[in-house]
Amino acid sequence: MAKTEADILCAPGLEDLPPLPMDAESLVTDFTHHYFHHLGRDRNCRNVRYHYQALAFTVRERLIERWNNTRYAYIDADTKTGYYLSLEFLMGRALGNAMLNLGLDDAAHRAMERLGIHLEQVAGEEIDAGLGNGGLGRLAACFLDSCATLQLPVMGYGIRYEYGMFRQRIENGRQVEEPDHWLRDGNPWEMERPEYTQRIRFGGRTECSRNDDGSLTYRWLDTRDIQAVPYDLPIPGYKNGTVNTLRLWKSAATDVFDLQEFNAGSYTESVAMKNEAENITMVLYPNDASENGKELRLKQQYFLASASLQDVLARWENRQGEVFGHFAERNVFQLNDTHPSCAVPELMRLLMDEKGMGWDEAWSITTRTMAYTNHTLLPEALEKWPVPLFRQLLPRLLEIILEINARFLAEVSSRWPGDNERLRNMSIIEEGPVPQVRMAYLAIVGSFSVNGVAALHSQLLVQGLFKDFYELWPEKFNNKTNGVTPRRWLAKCNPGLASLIAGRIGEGFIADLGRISEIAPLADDPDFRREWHAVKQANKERLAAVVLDQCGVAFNPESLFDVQVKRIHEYKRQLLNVLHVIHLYDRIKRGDTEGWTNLCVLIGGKAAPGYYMAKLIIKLIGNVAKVVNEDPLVGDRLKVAFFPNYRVTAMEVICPGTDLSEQISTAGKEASGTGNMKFMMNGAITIGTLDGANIEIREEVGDENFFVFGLTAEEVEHQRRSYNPAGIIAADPDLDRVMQLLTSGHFNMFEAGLFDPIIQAIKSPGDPWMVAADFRSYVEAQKRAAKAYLDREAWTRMSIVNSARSGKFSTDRTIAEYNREIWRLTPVRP
Ligand code: 4GP
Repeated sequence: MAKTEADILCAPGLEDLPPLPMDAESLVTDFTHHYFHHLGRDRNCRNVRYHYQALAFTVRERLIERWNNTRYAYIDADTKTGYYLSLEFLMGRALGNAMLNLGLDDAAHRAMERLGIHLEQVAGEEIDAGLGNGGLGRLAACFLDSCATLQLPVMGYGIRYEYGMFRQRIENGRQVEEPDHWLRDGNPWEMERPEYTQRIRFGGRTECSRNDDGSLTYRWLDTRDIQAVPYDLPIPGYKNGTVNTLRLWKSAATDVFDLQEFNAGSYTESVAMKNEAENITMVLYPNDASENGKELRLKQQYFLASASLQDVLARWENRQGEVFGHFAERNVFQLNDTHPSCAVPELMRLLMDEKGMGWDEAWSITTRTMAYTNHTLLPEALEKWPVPLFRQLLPRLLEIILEINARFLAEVSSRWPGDNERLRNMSIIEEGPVPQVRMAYLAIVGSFSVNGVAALHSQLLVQGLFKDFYELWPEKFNNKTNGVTPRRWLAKCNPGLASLIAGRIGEGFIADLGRISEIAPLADDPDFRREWHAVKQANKERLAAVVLDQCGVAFNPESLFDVQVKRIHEYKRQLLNVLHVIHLYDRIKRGDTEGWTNLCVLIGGKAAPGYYMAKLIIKLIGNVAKVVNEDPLVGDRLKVAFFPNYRVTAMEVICPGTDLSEQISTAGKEASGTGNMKFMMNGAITIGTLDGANIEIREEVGDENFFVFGLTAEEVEHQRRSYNPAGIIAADPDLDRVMQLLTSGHFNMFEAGLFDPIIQAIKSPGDPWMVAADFRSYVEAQKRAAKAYLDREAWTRMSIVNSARSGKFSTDRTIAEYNREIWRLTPVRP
């Protein structure tokens, strides 16, 4: 029989062309091809955007080869696969990362040079993929990089938001949010895969009928369906031929749906329905570590869970047929916080209602494939959804959740008979005027593993928030201390430092960060210190130029660069930082400047649009900066700037140029922090509380290379009961003067009372963040840092030690632990 065209195309071998060459000349050839023939530009076009696109396509082709090979290798190896389910992936730019991981950096530089094009400028054209809020989303991005580098068969699943994290503009010191239409010019990195579209249901009602054999069949009827269309992004490993996949879902109206309405003669309504469907993935919710009670958000969560699970099941059936006996041994889902935890009841639904499985079998599969990571202890961040909303939007899912809960509570009461209080506390359904579904409890009950993201955080989880569950299932709970990828956060963002290190110990540390400890002995080598200092100075100059451009403030690179960049949140205590700035200003004004260290304070971060206090804190930073920077008496002694629109790409310039890393949250509130790790890796020294991963950073570098201060988590809880900020202020003349300056309106001359809410908060015995409590010890720690900076040799030594001890904080280590203790995947070489 003659082969059809499809057979010929699909036969192995046809694509076995020689791999695309990686030399500069070939890049020039491919670049010009894309520029003139693919993008249709001509020699009169001087728009850098097209240079970027042509280069992106040139690199993308080289990714695609490896991408396909990786996919074939996974199919051949036929091993267990992991899925990272996350509502957020804060990817940043892709071009530089892809060039680094493909080993194309040098060739691309030379190719662009030959064409008279400035590579940095071209790379600067790319808009960040800002599909996340902060730590949780960036962690997911670092995880993908490490999974690919470790050659683990892991696929990311997320949402293709039309609008990512808002752009922040500062207008008269206030945050103004602007939409981030990052896809406007197209996205050369994504590949639409309409052939894998899934159907997602909402609304309707359920019906139950009894079968001849007595079993029950549930049906979910009269639903309003929408489509989930996947877009794939390549995730290259570091110089290893592996390219994994991040699959992002976009919502779209179903054709059937439109047609029905259209036939009914309501064309405009049909278009409106289409809009409604497309709205689901329109925008990322801009709230970090705080609650989101919106219906659309629940739709997004279910949409992601359902589309991803259906996709996995379809692939399974395609390869294994409708036999699910080994499904749990061959698939594992990591839930990035509770956001995707609809996956628990949804997998139950799919296995029972669509695949005809009984409850016990479905439950056994579900609870052997789901694992849950918690990212915050803040109670307001624990997701709850009103039962009525669930009933209206996802009636079948609610039925399943109620059944999960009934069976779970039966287990609890057989373990603790008659303990009704415990039953109430542990129930997945919270009682009250409007009962709520507690998503964290659903995730715990449905998972075989529950982890926190730093040692302290995991410990506080089992002692507090999840205590009852820990008593029931201690074996489920574990810790996985976060990390960051050394590819983006050292090799790419700090080429100067990376090449200095590589010159001494080779390049091995980039894929095996533990080896960076080999530079530790060089901290005693004056030549190495000199070179290290020179790299740091160059990075500070680069940062100073950006600060001047973005903030209009001149930072002198000889000064100590003191930086706090992260989401603006009361628990992160940017306010404490500002109080210290005001204190320094007060000292200058009083002439108390003996042995002074010149200081440049940089603060950046976005506030959730509805978070009043966080936005007011931004305004306070701006106002204080204005007063300080304009006072001729202050001069170079103190400069303050607020960095607008803080994002991944900004951090790539900021962390290499930082001397002092501010990690000053109220102890017990920051689950881990990951910015702290980026700074450390790049040779900044931390000033921090004993919170989150700070504790582990300090353990690695030793007390003498870390400026620790403040109450411990235990002390915070203890002293909270008798907290008396008025007494603390009265007893501390420095703090008292700072409060007087604030109260006098010195920083808000023309806006009387503007900062009253902040002043009240600091003075309130109920201040959950206990800012006043840590003021004194913070000021003392700052003094130690300022003094240490005056001894350049000693400071550089500390800086080297910090980098040298950052090995633990690579996500390669984190992911290796996830894999060893939770996922159990086998690496596959393409
Ligand atoms: C963040 C935590 O606040 C941060 O400490 C941690 O490093 C990060 O997750 C990654 O684990 N949480 C969130 C959130 O971003 O939305 O809960």
